[in-house]
Amino acid sequence: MGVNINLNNRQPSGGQSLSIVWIIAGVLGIIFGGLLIGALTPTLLPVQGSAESQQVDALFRFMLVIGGAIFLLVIGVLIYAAAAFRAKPGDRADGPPIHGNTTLELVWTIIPAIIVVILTIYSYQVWISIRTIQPLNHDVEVVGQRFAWTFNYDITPETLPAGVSAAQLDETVLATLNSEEGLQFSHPQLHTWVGEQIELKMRTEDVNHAFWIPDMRIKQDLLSGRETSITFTPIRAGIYRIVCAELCGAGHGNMAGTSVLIDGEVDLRGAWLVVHEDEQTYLREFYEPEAQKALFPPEDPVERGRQMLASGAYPCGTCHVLADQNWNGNIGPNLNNIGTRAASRVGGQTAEQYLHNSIRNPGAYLVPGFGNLMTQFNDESGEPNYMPEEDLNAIIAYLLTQTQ
Ligand code: HEC
Ligand SMILES: [Cu+2]
Repeated sequence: MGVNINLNNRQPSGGQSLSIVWIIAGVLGIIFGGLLIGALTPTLLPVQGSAESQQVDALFRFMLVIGGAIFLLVIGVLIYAAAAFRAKPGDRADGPPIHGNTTLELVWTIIPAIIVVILTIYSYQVWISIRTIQPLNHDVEVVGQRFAWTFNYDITPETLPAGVSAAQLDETVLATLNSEEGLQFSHPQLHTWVGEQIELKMRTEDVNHAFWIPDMRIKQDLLSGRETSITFTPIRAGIYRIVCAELCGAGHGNMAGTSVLIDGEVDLRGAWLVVHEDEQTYLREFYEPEAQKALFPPEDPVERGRQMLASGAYPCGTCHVLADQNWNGNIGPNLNNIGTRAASRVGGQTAEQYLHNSIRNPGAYLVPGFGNLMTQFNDESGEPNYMPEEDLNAIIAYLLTQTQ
């Protein structure tokens, strides 16, 4: 159709019009080329870790088939036109002014409009399907904070680990377990199991972040002052990287899972998704040991502080180095040996007072060479970055033992 435009004196330099055979060959080339591009896309994508990823990829592939075909058409016409309508030697005239081909304009308006309508309906269906929350799903609270993710798991009277009864619990633990807020434990990694739909309820303590697991094809913003959520159903066991996809400050790059080899063993750092084979494995290998720690907290404040920091309940590790916790953050000072130097940092402050102030009011005294970048941990529930006084005291007791 396009070749029927009246080009006056600009005939294809071959002189003859484009034969029907070439047009058919071109159309077939475009169709098969588009399909080939679609067929090759899975080689570029990460593994399909969730049921949703299959639907998302099918939609993506459909768009690439159409987009690939249009790409080949445009490039094909461009190359054809550059060759066929090239200027004859000595011809310095401008090309003929062409406008007003109604058929052509209708065709290039209607075809894209149809494609857009089809894509809208198809993507809307995929969206509805992947956002539908089934009853009785497994939910986990996700907290984004500069510069770490924390996952909070609920323990309820019905989900006590095997062999633990309410009678064995300490009074305060029991009261929290039965209270409206309930008892939770924190962990730096997200654990679930194959075939279970999981719902993530997300909030941020500070700026906006975006929670992204490429292998599950899920990505959701965390917005200040609002709770957002996302669901997915993993279909294969494994360990998958979690990433922050919203530039949130100096340590943004640390809000992603990394791993290091320690004595030949892979040690996961930061945020990862761990998908267990089944519910039994999840309970045995993850939930029950972690729930035990929360139900029977150590009496010794030093041990409590150590455990609290290891649980990822507070995001210190992405900013600080501390050998005892395997932290390797690079935003703040190295905390090795902090127990020795805390007493001599600020004249007139004991080591305890100094540590207390550096966490409750980090801007008041800046360690030489560092900016005012530390998160302020506040003592009132409801304030951002809430840290109860008991937690702070346990953390201080623990930091004071770090003397090398
Ligand atoms: C966003 C990054 C960040 C986070 C999160 C963070 N810190 Fe810091 N921290 C810093 C920076 C930067 C400094 C140096 C500036 C200052 O003194 O405030 C610092 C200083 C300190 C100091 C004083 C160190 C010294 O050598 O005197 C202590 C103690 C400390 N942080 C403990 C913690 C603890 C405990 C946590 C977790 C509860 C934590 N920080 C979380 C960035 C961070
Ligand atoms: Cu972030």
